[in-house]
Amino acid sequence: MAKGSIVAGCLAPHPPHLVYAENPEQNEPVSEGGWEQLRWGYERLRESLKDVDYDAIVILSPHWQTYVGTHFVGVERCVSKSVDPVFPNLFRFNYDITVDVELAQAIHDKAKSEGMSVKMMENPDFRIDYGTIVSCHMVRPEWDKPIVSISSNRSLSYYSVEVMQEMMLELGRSTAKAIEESGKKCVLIASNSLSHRHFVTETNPPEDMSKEHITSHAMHLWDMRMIELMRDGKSQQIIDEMPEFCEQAIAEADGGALTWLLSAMDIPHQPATLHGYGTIIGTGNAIMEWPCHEWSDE
Ligand code: 2X7
Ligand code: FE2
Repeated sequence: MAKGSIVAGCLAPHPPHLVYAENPEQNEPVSEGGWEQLRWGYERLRESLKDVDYDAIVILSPHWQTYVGTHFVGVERCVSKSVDPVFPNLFRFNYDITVDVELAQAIHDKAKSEGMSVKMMENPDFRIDYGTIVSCHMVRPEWDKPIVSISSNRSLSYYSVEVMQEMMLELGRSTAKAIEESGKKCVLIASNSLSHRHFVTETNPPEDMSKEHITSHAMHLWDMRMIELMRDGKSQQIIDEMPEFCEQAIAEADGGALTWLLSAMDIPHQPATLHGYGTIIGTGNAIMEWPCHEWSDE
């Protein structure tokens, strides 16, 4: 069997506003658009992945929070309605998701063998979190690829950003090894915003773009710094600066997704492509792609 591989890594943020603005048939609320810079960024990412051959999407979302270990969805078909707890006016999405349980189990087993605390989530009534749904929808609205859904272990809240990073570095290595042994080709998604300080009131209508901007200059500077590091291939520096980034920018990378992704790609020195940047209720969001399928095996 040929070795499996990660064909692309993506930073793909999940504010429900993006799906609301797209008006897909699965979502009940109806909008007049909005957040176009980000939605055009997703268009560019989809175009870039159009001819890339892959079997599954592997995603880690900070909105599936687990406090004892990392969990993996272990139910083959998940059908339900996801309602955003903070924005039920924007996101009430009917989903029908196929899960690659075999690959999820393989990543689980590999992480376990490396000493991590892990669990397969086998409750058939489990509801998939909106972060996973929004990022997957924006990357692949056809919903024709099975996914592997990985929880965010809140080791930062329980311990520290350093503990979170150690665990996510191991989870990334285990993910890459399990994918290689599976023979499958995968797109990996870190589902998170960058700076995460947001406004506490909503405009009317929510898609009024005359009110949308970053919450502060300091948040803007952090977002630009992280984007430049990604574009320059300075992955190790991102990991080194993660404690300050999480603390000062209240970054959503605190859920571990970005560290996990960089580790799975072996802390790449190759540059990432910026497909788009924009703010959503004041938070900073970048759509980035590491086109691993173009890299040689050196
Ligand atoms: O989950 C989110 C987010 N990360 C950023 C902005 C707005 C809503 O939801
Ligand atoms: Fe979020």
